[in-house]
Amino acid sequence: MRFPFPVVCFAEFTVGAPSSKIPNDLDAKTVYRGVAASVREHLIDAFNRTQDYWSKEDPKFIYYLSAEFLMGRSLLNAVMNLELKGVYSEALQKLGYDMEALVDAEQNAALGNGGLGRLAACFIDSMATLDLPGWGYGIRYKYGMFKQAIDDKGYQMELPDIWLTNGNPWEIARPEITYKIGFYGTVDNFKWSPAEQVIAKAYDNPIPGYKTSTVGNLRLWEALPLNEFDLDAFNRGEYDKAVEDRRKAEDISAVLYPNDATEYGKELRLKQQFFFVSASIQDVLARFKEKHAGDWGLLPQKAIFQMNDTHPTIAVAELMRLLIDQEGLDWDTAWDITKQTLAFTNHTVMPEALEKWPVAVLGKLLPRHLEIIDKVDTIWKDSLKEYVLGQIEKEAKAAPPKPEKPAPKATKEGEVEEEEEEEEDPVETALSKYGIITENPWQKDVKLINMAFLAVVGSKAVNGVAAIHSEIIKDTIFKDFYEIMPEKFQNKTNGVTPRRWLAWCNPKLAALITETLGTDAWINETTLLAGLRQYADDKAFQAKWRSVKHAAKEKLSAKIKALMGVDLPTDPLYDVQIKRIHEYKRQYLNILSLIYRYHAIKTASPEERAKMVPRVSIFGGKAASAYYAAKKIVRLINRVGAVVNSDPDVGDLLKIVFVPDYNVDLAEVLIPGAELSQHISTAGTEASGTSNMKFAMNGCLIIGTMDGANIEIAQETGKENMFVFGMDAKDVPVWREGKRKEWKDYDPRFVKALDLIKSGTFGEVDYFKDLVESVSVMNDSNNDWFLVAPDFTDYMRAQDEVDKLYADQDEWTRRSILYTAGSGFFSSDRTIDQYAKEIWDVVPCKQP
Ligand code: 9GP
Repeated sequence: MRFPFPVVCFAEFTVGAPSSKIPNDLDAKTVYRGVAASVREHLIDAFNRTQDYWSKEDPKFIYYLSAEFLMGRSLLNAVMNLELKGVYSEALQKLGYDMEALVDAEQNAALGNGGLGRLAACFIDSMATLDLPGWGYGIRYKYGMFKQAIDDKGYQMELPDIWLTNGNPWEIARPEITYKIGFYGTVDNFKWSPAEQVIAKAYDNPIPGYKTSTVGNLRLWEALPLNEFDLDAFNRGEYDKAVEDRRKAEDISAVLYPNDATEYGKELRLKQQFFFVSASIQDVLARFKEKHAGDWGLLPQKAIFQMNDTHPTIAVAELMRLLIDQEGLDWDTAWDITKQTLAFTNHTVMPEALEKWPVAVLGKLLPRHLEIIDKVDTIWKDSLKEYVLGQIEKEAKAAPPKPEKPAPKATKEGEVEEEEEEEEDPVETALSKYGIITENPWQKDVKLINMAFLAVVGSKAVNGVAAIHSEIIKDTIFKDFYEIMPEKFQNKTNGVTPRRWLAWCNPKLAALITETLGTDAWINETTLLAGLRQYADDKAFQAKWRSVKHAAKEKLSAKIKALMGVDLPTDPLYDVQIKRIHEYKRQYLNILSLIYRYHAIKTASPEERAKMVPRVSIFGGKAASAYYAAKKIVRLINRVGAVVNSDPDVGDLLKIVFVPDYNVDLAEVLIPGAELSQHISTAGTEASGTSNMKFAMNGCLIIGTMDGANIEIAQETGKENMFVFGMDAKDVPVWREGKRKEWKDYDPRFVKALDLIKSGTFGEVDYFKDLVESVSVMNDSNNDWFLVAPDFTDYMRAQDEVDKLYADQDEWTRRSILYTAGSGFFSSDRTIDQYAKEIWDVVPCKQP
């Protein structure tokens, strides 16, 4: 039998071969590379078979367009999904190597920022597992999400993530698959002559499904220059110019989210977006043409592009351009096809993530696309004129006419008669709210393109990512659009892959679940986890559950020791908040409560101390490099941690650690080891959250607001089992618009915590001054926008409940079991199945 083993380092090796052929003193990185190369062979075989089969069968495909794919590591996932872990582990063991150590030798593929990118990674795992013909499309960034280091003063430092230095065994370079991508230039009579062109080169990343022969694909694009080297310039002594094209092209796929504070940075972001969208659509159209030359009406039956957030929404204009300018379709036919072939997911209501490109920037970079967007906007608004007029008439009838400013009247022709010459055309005014191209409210004369609106108009479906979020977008950012086309709007509550996020990252818990349920079918059928409910009260089962959870805490504690040199006791409650650092996610609320906890410990009598529940508080997350408030929060957490952890009065009652460089592989240790996790965003701000689902799957209790997917997690696991606190989403705007101004009921504990910062207990009084003020002065300048102060008291109440419950380990464990039992709904398999049936109309296609 030929053993599936390293083809590169250990090409000769077969089972039973003398071990002398393989050096047993190789370092973990070298062995990892060998093993990865071998696993890759399996993947490529299965990948080729799947893709050939799909090509032959020609089913409808889903193309998931995303600027981010936060894949994490691949080795363990690949051997587990391919069901080869046993055979590899055994062989490695014989040679004196440990699979676990190899897993740690792999670089993280961090081509994403947070939940959005990880969601995309979970989705392509589920697509493959469900045998759905589908590919992800994105950018092969040379440098992934920055690496975060914390200096000894607690500052976040950003270092480049150089992840490709030693090659990437999980990708297949496809030099034969390239497309030209144009930028700038002029348009003459609808014909675009780009002034600059780059090449997009494909890299395929096979995505193995679990318990299936299907291996899907993530195709990532690298930007290369059209002209490698300008020899003339070089010979003239203009050395920089000789390589200028290369540098400009390479910038495009260099970094995820270049800083867009400068004009160049802004343009570069748009360039990236267009680059990957154009390459992906050209790629799909090229394959389609090979099979169905000329039959463009068939495209919506063969392809659907899902636009993941606004980053890929230039796809609306690019598909139109390719169909019209390249394939010669007329506008109406192209528009019909475009609208049926695109779908859009919104992932946030945060204004900074709802991209709006200045017309001048987009027009300079993509002049033909600006023309198309302009025409889409005009036709779209024209199509609404009658509706708007009807609305105006309805309102005029309903409201008593105001003598000094009469309501506009409609003539027979459907035009609006103006009462006064200088008065604005009410129809135009009413139409402006639907405009894809809009005025910039802060800069007169600067027009903006609202990419989300473009996507809504140009798609067959628009969805939010949790039930509450999908309702909020219908009431707020897309309200006017929803009223006109309610049928377009859907909800698809996010999910996470139960393979990586439970079965593979928490093998002991997985084994206990399998043993208890008598099957491992739950790994694909997560609703079977509900079978654990009947054991929730079983004391013997509880004991087993606790011991598995404790082992995960030990593993986490050892990881932190290895990373940071900090010794963490394993008996206290492990409380974890890991996510991007953002004011709306309110890490600030958490650290303020911990500051008060510290004060309470310091001032407690011995009797009071004896009753206190020891806690280890762990934070992790990156602050965007130009987000100063977030960086201050990171620093505050680190400063507080430094003081608390070194205070002999505190002992094991409280430890606070900030784990630097939070990423997927750390999450795989942090989540199983957590007992309490914090999802405490201001209600109405977190679209969904996905780590909340991962924690729930791993039996971790949640303290949280009624926001995002917390609400559905509470429904599935029992609201009474969650530590719910804080203002409701519907009350938040009321508070912001009115009550905030009179509000003075600061909790004395909150005031104390702020006083400790102000008085220099954690140093850097001046540095933290504006952070303190941001939650302590209520005035008209939007202070405390995220309601840290008004939610504090209820948060502290919920924290008291946490402590009380933790003292009752049986009840805590019962709830922990109920979390896992209730988490079945949050599998990305369920989410993807819904997308496939309710939006994509794509069905499984599995090789017989
Ligand atoms: O902030 C949302 C997060 O709540 C959600 O879970 C995730 C996946 O849907 O998307 C995040 N959004 C973004 O990162 C930017 O829109």
